[in-house]
Amino acid sequence: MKITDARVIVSCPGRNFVTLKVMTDGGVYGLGDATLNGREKAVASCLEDHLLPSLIGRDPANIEDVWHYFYKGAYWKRGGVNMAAIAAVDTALWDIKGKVLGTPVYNLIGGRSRDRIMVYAHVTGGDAAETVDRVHEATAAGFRAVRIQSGIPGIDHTYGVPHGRAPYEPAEPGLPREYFWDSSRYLNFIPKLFARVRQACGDELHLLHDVHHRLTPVEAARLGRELEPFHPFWIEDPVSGELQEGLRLLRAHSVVPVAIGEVFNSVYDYTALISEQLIDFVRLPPAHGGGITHALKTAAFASIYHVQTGFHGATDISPVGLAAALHCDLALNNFGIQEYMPHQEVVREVFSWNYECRDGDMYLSDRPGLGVDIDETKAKKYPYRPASLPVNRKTDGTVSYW
Ligand code: KDG
Ligand code: MG
Repeated sequence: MKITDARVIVSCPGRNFVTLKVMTDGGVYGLGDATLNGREKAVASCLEDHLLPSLIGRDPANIEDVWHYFYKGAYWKRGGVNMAAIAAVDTALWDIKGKVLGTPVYNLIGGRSRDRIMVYAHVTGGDAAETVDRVHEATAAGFRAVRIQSGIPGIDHTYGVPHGRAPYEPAEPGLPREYFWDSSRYLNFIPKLFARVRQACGDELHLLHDVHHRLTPVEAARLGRELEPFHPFWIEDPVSGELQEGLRLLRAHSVVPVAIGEVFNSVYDYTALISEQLIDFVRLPPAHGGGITHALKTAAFASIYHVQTGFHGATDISPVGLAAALHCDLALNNFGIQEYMPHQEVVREVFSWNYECRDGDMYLSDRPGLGVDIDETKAKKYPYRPASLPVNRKTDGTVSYW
């Protein structure tokens, strides 16, 4: 079997998605997600100009060899753009293999370790009272795990907290917007938010919270300590990922579980964090970390240290990328939890998929391959629209983390 052609489909049904379609002489094709929020065109060019010309003519069955050809063969290793492009190729090849063999991808990577995949829902409110109301809505819908985020008193716009019931979408049309951030207001508020939610919702519910990389190590340690009485399932990205030593300080002062890595792109970002047991969950999803092949290696390395997976699953990962994560979730022994934010309804016009969320769990059908398809004619109805993630400044104007 040979790869005969490959094309990149950039489409914006509600938000931008980059999808790779790899065709074979057997008539079977595979899909991969190449979406990198705010850098869509860079990944499309990496594929079109650099990877795809050497993909044509290869045997799609040799996934491991193709992966290493692109990873080791490129002098410039790793990097978000490069690893998202390699991920798309890898995922498309797993999709092809599943379709050729007539079996879902999870069967090719170990089979089912469980029947259902626990997901966490996003719960955001303008303030603590609204957040509590929305937690009640999520639990009524069957979710057993929720990520709680809220507007912060005294801060005009909090990253990731949409206005009203608008869909979660931190990338806004055009050039980056600038917002203000104040860590001391944030630190004063979040333990109170957790206290209110615990009091209103009891001890059983899993509570997660995303710090979005904003704290210094000692601030993160303070937050960890102050949240301990409310036993969070995890706090996410407490310090910026590039400051890995910061997690040692947090760990020395708190037993709050830590999840990190949605902005990582390879297992090498994790080697110290996992082997020193400074974290509890890896967030790097297949779509941003070299695809299913590399996600399995990262998860295997993590499993040795009792670190679990908690793959990133925001709506800027397309249904193709989410399906790739779900196949891994079903198969991996050290699966922990999966993030799930439903895509906007309009996304269904362009993509069809084989997963379904019921009562806080995700279920995958037995459709061969990934089980996701794209309608290229419909995709053309929604041309690419430039959009950017915001930049944060401290209240005195200094650029800060977000
Ligand atoms: O592109 C940025 C989003 O993926 C990010 O804001 C989502 O932090 C996020 C999360 O945990 O889902
Ligand atoms: Mg996050």
